[in-house]
Amino acid sequence: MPELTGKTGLIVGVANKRSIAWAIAQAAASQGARLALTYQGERLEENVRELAAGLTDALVMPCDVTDDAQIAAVYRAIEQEFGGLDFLVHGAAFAPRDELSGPFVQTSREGFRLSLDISSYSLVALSRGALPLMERRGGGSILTLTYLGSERVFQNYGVMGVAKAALEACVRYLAADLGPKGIRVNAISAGPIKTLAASGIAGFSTILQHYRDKAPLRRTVETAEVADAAMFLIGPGGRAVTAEVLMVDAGYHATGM
Ligand code: NAD
Ligand code: 0WE
Repeated sequence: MPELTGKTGLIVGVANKRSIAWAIAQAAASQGARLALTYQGERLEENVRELAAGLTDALVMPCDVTDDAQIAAVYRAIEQEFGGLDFLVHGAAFAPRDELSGPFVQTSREGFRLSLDISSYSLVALSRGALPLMERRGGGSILTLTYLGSERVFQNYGVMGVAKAALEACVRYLAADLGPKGIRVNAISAGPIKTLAASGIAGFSTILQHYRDKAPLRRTVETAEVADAAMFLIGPGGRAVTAEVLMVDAGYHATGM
């Protein structure tokens, strides 16, 4: 029997078919999970509805993660339709474009606030909403997506690196809080992938080539490979793993010179 049969999941962060969150949604669906997908704003609604149409019985709802009312509405709908929740995948990240291109020291107060609100705090807010629904199932699994820019300085990653450092710390604090309830909290730190978020980054092709040249596996990673690692962390194989940041980057993180 597929590993997520009878399980329900909420996936936040699908923008289009190249999204890492979409690869995870497809993998979870293929393992038998029933899913709720959210989209950020009407601009992305059509995309996400089309993708979700290829899944069985998926729930599709708007959710701007800066809006507590939208988060509450998502969990009300999930309670009504699913009666509980087994896993949450968080793949939302944003920093204003000019904050990423300028020197880090020029980061504005508002740019910093918004970047950490969307990219870090939203994991806490979404986890809190998921808590009663997961408790009802006797536990659950929460997964977010991060990048090595949390630990090392990458040109043009700037405030996003700070947001990812906060996100990874949130993973550890949430894991400590929710562990006694049987809820695990983990992150995957993925290597660079050409998604919508990446297409807004100047010189992304150069970054990809650097990974191909330097990573131990001499290649980059694909969204389906991140999804396979996600299935491990969400599914029964990961049942003793929590508060972990799993590197899925072809080994790049281990390189020096
Ligand atoms: P993506 O653009 O497909 O996904 C980013 C998502 O964030 C989009 O769906 C967007 O709608 C959502 N988002 C932004 N602001 C939001 C808001 N206010 N409310 C709700 N959603 C919001 O790109 P992706 O590369 O699949 O990114 C997914 C995650 O993976 C991000 O956390 C990103 O930092 C992380 N990541 C990406 C890479 C990469 O190279 N692509 C590498 C490591 C980690
Ligand atoms: O987390 C990210 C990027 C997230 C992101 C992207 C954008 C572009 C458009 C957040 N906010 C915005 N705002 C926009 O206006 N990644 C992990 C991808 C990424 O970005 C880099 C990378 C990698 C990898 C920037 C520099 C170096 C490497």
